[in-house]
Amino acid sequence: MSQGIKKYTGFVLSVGNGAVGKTSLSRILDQHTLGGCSYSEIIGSIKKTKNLEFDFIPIKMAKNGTEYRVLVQLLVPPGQKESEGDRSSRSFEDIIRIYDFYIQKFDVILFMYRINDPITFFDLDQWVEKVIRFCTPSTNFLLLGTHSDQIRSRQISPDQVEAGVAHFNQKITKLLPNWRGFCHRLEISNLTGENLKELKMYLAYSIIHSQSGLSN
Ligand SMILES: Nc1nc2c(ncn2[C@@H]2O[C@H](COP(=O)(O)OP(=O)(O)OP(=O)(O)O)[C@@H](O)[C@H]2O)c(=O)[nH]1
Ligand SMILES: [Mg+2]
Repeated sequence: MSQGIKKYTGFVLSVGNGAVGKTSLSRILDQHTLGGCSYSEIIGSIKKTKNLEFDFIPIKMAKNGTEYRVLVQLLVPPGQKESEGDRSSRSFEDIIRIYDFYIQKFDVILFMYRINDPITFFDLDQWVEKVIRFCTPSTNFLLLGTHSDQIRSRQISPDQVEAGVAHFNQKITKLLPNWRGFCHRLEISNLTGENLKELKMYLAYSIIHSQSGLSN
């Protein structure tokens, strides 16, 4: 028997080095239908991010007779770091300074890397420190590998990712002593759409969890 509809609005931030696929993901999730097609046309035309981008993603989910409607507000900053010293376009830090008043606490942080580029994976450690001030004790985290369509050239093994999740759990607990959220991992392809439905479900669940004050 239906127990009605519950509505949530969640705030999600995706971070990670340049060209890991942050903007591609946000454009594709913005499409209403997912799966069974190639997104090469969409992702092929995407340019490097130079300003704060955002998209709205509506997600429907049913559980135990209740329908959940979750509206995700996804913010996508540049992947360029100030430490790279490229003054020809705005870095992540420039954007944070400009939009500080607008950026609030997030329900979910996506730490994005390319499964075939180790630097993007190991640099995630720096990204945790850059975003922790936008987190609360109930923020949830996801280590999100892209380019799963290029699995044959993968350079980060599933075991390394698992060790990364354990490291993040420790690091976040140290930085946010009352943290009661969770940190998981997932690999996707912005080209083939692999695991994007799973990602949507993860986002909806994480937002509901974060806002309901549920414990692990
Ligand atoms: N094969 C493949 N290509 C991808 C995937 N995701 C993104 N790309 C490509 O990688 C390029 C970089 O993607 P972007 O979405 O611009 O990366 P970004 O993280 O937003 O980069 P910045 O804006 O510089 O921070 C794009 O031109 C896409 O064509 C993926 O999962 N598979
Ligand atoms: Mg971008």
